[in-house]
Amino acid sequence: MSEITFSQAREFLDEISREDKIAIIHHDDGDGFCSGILFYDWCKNKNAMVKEFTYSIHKSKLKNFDLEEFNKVIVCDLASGFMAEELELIKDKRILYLDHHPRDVSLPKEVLEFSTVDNGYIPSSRTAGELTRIKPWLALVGTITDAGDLYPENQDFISEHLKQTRMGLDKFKEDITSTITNFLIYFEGDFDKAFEILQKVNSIGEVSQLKNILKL
Ligand SMILES: [Mn+2]
Repeated sequence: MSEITFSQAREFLDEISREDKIAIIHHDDGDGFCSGILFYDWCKNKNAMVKEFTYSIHKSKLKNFDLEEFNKVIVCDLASGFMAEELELIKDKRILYLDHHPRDVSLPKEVLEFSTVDNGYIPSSRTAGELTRIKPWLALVGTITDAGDLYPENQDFISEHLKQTRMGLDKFKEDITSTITNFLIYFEGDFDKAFEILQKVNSIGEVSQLKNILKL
């Protein structure tokens, strides 16, 4: 693997253009979806062609994803232990790998790896939010679904972001985070649909519309 810094990850993102075809491969939990959506939006804003793939550990295999047409891949919230061998298959593409899980296995040297594990417990959505500055409320949702609020290193991030929502942590968890968690459980059999719907939610206010889908 070749380890990169926050600003190098940002450079990779800045260089994305309309020439690029990008696959976003993200974990199937709240943190994975929220970070995946932030990178998806980033690529869309850069006019790149972009497609997302939800990766379920122990179920998904990269060889079953149709990745042929993509020249770049962004992988988020998937631990290296599960991904190292998998990434060998696609190491001819430019891969930005972002993760916060312990780095127990080395990735192929071609992969650009930005890991936050040495900074404590930093959910991928927080990192995606800090890199993209898109949908800060969604970065907050992902951070909290991943229990980021239990770690003091996220305290400043969480309180700054909560301020913008004008909600306290308990209310945010009750109204927003739990809705999105329930939404992902409801769509467990159809993650493509879940991504499609969640990606179109543009504000905290719109999260309550997800409750209509769930008939809550
Ligand atoms: Mn995850």
